[in-house]
Amino acid sequence: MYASPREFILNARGAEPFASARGVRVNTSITTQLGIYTEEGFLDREACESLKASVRAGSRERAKVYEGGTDYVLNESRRSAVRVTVSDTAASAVKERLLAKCEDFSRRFGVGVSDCQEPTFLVYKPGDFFEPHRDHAGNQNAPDRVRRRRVSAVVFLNDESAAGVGGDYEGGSLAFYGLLKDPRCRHVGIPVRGMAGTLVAFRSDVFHQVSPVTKGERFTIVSWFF
Ligand SMILES: O=C(O)CCC(=O)C(=O)O
Repeated sequence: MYASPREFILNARGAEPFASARGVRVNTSITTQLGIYTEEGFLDREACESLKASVRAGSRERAKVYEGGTDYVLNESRRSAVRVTVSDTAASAVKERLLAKCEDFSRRFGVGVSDCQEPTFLVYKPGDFFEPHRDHAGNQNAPDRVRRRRVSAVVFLNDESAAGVGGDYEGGSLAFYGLLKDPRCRHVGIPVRGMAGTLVAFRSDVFHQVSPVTKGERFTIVSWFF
C-alpha cells in the first residue's frame, strides 16, 4: 500500500498509467467482482440530453483538487477540468435519483450510508484529465465533506467511443488501481467504459484516474455517499 496519494502518483507515473488504460475493454462482470458497481440506464438518454443542456447553460469554474490541507486548491498539473453550477432543479433531480441508491450501496459496500453530497457536474475538454487519486484517504484533518466520504459515484452523460464523433468523446477513461491482488499488477489501471446514463460506484478509498480526453467533450456528474 502507498503511504500517500502523492507516492502512488509518482510510482504510477513511472509505469505510464495512462497507457495501461488506453483502448482496453473490461467486461463489467469482471469489474463488479473487483468491487466496482456499474448500472447501465441509471439515467435514460433523454435525461442525459436535458442535463447536458443544463450544463451548457450553467456557470463554469476550473475544478479544484484536495491536496491534504484544510481546503481545495487549484492545481492543473493534477486535475484539469471544468466544474459547472447547474440550476437547483437539475441538481436536485440528480440528487434524488442518487439518494435512492443509499440502501443498496450500504449493503453492497458494507458501509452505512444515508445521504450524498450535492452532485458536482464536470466537463472535460481535449487535454483535460484527473491524475490518480482517492476521494477519501483517512486524513483526519481533511474538511468534513472529504472525511465523511464512503462511496463515490460517477454518472456518465455521454459515450466514450473510439472515434469521439457526434456527442461522444475519445480518451477520458475512468480507470481504477489496486483492485488486483497481485503486486505486479498494482500499476494496471482497470478502465470502465463511459456510456450515457451509466452509474459507476466504488469505495471512496480506491485509487482512480481520468486519462486525458483526446477528442470531444466528456460530461460526468460525481457525488459521494456518507
Ligand atoms: O469524472 C470522472 O469520471 C471522475 C471524477 C473524479 O474522479 C472525482 O471527481 O473524484
